[in-house]
Amino acid sequence: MFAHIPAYAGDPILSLMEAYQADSRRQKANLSIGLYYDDDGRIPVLGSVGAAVLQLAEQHGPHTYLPMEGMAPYRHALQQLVFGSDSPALKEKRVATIQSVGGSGALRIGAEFLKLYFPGCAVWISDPSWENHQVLFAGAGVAVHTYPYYDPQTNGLRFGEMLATIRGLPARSVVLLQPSCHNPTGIDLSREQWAELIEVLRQHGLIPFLDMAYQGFGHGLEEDAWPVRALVDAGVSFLVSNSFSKNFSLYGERCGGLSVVTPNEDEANRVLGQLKAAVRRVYSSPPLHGARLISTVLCDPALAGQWAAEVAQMRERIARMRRSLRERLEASLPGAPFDYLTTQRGMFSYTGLSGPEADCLREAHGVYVLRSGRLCVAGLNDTNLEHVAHAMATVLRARC
Ligand code: KET
Repeated sequence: MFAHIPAYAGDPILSLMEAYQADSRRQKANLSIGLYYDDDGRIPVLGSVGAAVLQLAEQHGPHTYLPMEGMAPYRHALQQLVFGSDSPALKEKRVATIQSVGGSGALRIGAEFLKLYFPGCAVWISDPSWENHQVLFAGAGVAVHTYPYYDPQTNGLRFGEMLATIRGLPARSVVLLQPSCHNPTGIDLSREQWAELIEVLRQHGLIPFLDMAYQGFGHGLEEDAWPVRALVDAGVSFLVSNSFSKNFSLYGERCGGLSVVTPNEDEANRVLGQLKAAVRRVYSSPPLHGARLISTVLCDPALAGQWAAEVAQMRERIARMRRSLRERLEASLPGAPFDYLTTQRGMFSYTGLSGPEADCLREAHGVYVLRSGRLCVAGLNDTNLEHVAHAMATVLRARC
């Protein structure tokens, strides 16, 4: 019956995670998938989340279904975090928000919604982008194209070309953007560039779709969401997906959200209804446990403060690892440019390592980075840093 089913080639990110777990070498480092490890090389359970776990265990509530749109206090807290507590769009009740199955689920439901109500639309993603953006949109039947983004020559942004491409798109094209901590390059637009881009998006009637998976890992919880607020201020209608996988260290609980900003409450209500319909079509209703944990943290001012401090700690540790890796590599290979490590932001750095060089890092040294050359800085710690720097220097030296 299933003889015609082809083998799955595997996912470029998740298959490396599997290979890492199967690797029996003692000295190995997982810098492939976007996972934050602490100083001891463990995936942390945040103190704020641990306190919520205990509270929930005491309450021992029933495991009932959530509504299609998710848990009300979770959605409310999520909106405050993404849009800011004084957001005019929230005050005017013109944002439709659903709880989603991670950031991925938000992207997929957003894609389903766009495909149905903007049938011929195509989405434009950055070159390069998170590998799964293409897969998620194409899977929903939305055509995917790219706009110029990263310049390997300067290790900077091709902003002029990016803007020119976006300016040339037909109205109602979807433009996927990452507000901060761009995956995979770690290079973000400046506020001035955002202002210019937003003006183009507005004038040309394009549909921005912001994907925010790393809020708090760049400059701060508020700062990283600045582009979301700038779009609201510009009076643009748009979508924003957000993920709590990384900033709550709750990867497996699959918590995120999809918000659609509309011009008025009536439109927001109708959009919300159609998002609920899309959820019912795809998976009926979202999972309960993670939403309980996150709303317990965010709805308690003391726990919310503790969580924000924990996010700041993770952000600062990533920045420290960036500086340390840069220092070590500069000492090993004087004159080679490693400043990108400290100018890029968020979990990832784009190292310029080729596919075969990434293979060599993995096979010869047990250092796992993506074949695109993306390195997850959040997987470094004081114990594995020396080994990773030595391995990278060895591979880079062989190049010259
Ligand atoms: N958007 C972006 C930009 C992103 O990097 C990820 C995950 C997601 C959405 C999905 O978030 P989630 O809440 O897990 O559904 N990226 C990492 C993990 C992965 O590939 O699944 C990564 O790039 O390593």
